[in-house]
Amino acid sequence: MPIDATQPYDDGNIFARILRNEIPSSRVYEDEWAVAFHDIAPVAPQHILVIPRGAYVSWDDFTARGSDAEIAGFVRAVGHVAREAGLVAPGYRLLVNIGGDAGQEVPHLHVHIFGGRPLGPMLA
Ligand code: IU
Repeated sequence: MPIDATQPYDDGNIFARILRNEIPSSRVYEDEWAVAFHDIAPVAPQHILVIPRGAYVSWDDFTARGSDAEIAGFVRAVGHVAREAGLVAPGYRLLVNIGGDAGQEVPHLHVHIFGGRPLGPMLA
């Protein structure tokens, strides 16, 4: 079920639990601002999720309430992860779903990194 991006943050959501190491994930990177791990159901040869350490439901919540340091640190981490995955030369795609119409399923902001094959045209 897609989430309502205006809902309050739920500290029991699956990515919050991954952040707290209550649930295992295959982490590829972590720093002060972000954690990155392989998507459990990849739709491309490389499909990595990058999430902020802070408690933000969505991109909207993050950009409204996040500090400049958190936003800068998180955006840099996304770039770093893609670079370290070797995706810059072949190219890659970033995607963020926000709320119901976009089909966001997990109520903790996550940026998808897709790569490892030609990705075709954008769907929307
Ligand atoms: P979305 O943007 O909220 O639609 O994407 C959620 C993603 O989280 C989706 O690609 C799932 O495969 C992925 N995921 C995961 O990696 N681990 C989990 O435990 C769960 C979802 I639940």
